[in-house]
Amino acid sequence: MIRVWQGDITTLDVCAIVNAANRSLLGGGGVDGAIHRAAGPGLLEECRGLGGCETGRAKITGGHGLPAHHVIHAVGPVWHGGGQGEAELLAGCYRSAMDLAEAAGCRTVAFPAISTGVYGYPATAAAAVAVATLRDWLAGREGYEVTLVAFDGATAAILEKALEA
Ligand code: AR6
Repeated sequence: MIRVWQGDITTLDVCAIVNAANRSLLGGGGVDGAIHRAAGPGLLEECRGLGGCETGRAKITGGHGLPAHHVIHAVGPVWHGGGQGEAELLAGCYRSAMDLAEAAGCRTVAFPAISTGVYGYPATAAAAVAVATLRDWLAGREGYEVTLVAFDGATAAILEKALEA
């Protein structure tokens, strides 16, 4: 099951929240900054041991001070116009994150709109990739609750529309 929820992902009491990170995995602005602030310094300390992460992939840590038990740090692509494999890299983030969630025994997972902030990926195109990739991954699996988190109303409307398609 996939649902849309509007608000701050750091407040969600789910098994895993996904972070829209960069390849260093050492924090940044946007949702990454919000997650590190809410989790506390233990998260950065754990991230230092991960050795970064490739674009289109993800790595998992504990949730530290967050209500969520785990943080899955996914590195989305920077938007360069769509001709540089951005859609496949973004899909890779969603697939890798769900694979890690499954391996950790998580059935409740929340995603921000990866790459659609600082990285400039158009929100409508990103929502279509997110929904299609998650539907593929969830096909034949039972009991998962995936939340697509919109920080603002415009993103919520875009995600709702992608789910209706
Ligand atoms: N809860 C949910 N969504 C949020 C929150 C929040 N607390 N804060 C922002 N968003 P962005 P990116 C939304 O820029 O484009 C960082 O510096 C935001 O409105 O956070 O993947 C990293 O370190 C937007 O819809 O991530 C990287 O360097 C979405 O989250 C770089 O930014 C993603 O926006 C990654 O850029």
